[in-house]
Amino acid sequence: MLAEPSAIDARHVPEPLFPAVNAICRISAGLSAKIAQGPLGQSLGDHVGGTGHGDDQKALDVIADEAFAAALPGTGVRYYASEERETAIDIDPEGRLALAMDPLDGSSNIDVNVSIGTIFSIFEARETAEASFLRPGSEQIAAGYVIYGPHTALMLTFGKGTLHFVLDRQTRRFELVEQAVSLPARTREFAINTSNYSRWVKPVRAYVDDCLAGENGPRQGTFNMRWIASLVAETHRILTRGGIFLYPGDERPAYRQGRLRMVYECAPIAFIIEQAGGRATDGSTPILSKSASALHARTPLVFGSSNEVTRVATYHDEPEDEVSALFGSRGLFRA
Ligand code: AFP
Repeated sequence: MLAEPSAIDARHVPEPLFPAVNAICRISAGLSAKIAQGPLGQSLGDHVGGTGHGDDQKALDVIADEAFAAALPGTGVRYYASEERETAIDIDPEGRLALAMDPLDGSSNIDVNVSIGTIFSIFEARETAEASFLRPGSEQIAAGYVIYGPHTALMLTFGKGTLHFVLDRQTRRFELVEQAVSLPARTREFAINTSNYSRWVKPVRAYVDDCLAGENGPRQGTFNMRWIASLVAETHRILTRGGIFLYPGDERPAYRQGRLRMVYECAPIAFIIEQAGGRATDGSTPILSKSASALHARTPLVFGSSNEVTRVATYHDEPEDEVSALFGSRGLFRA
């Protein structure tokens, strides 16, 4: 039987990782075709349940998770962790890799035809699943995301820069379009869910206040704002033209540590962003220096153009009382 054609050129992938990365690409190409069918195909946005850790599950969340899991045997993966599963599962006992995924991120956008994605992170497997995933993000050996948008793209890093691929729908193969993605250090565009303004920690409120203060404010210029509520779509825009993304902790009990998950959302996005010359923190501490305390642990996330991410960290350096006293509607660090 002829071998199935690869979904990505093996020349771009370190050999030990190729079977797993190729499987991820192959399943993603299939998901892209399914998503592109929209309502003509099976209903993908129906609510079908919930994860054990507070997230709604849509039909496509489960379809994607099951499709990726089914494709992993024989690809060198020992443990598979997923946003859709309470615990990691064993795949190949002889496998050398630990794969963590958000199989379908942004599922609240499925029914409104907005870009959604798959996010993944790969570590070298250790003796247990817990030891394999609950470790500093800097120990990742690969990370990537697929964005199912007007065209389907893949951003991928192995620690030597960020590579950009686009799916050729005829061949169902991801083709390299950029060897070394690089995002600008400066930006005048921020992305945050402003409806949470009253709940944010003070340094974030002060930073956004300053961005909104315009020409006569401390930033001496205007900013643009975006919020797509799809992490991969925000990330792709920022990698393409710069920008800063913030999902801070807030006063809601479930969101004290923000909404996004360290292992299969924040750590892989941080790896991809930093390999493209950007920065990623929890507001002040680099994401890649942090370890998740549990598989579904959340963390505040600030990433994008390095100058702005660094600026947000300076706002966090001020003691809480000084932030409220000094910032108010005026900031302490003013250009
Ligand atoms: P869903 O998968 O529930 O749509 O959540 C998407 C997400 O995890 C991430 O992709 C977005 O950046 C963020 O949540 C949007 O959060 P808000 O809905 O609170 O703005």
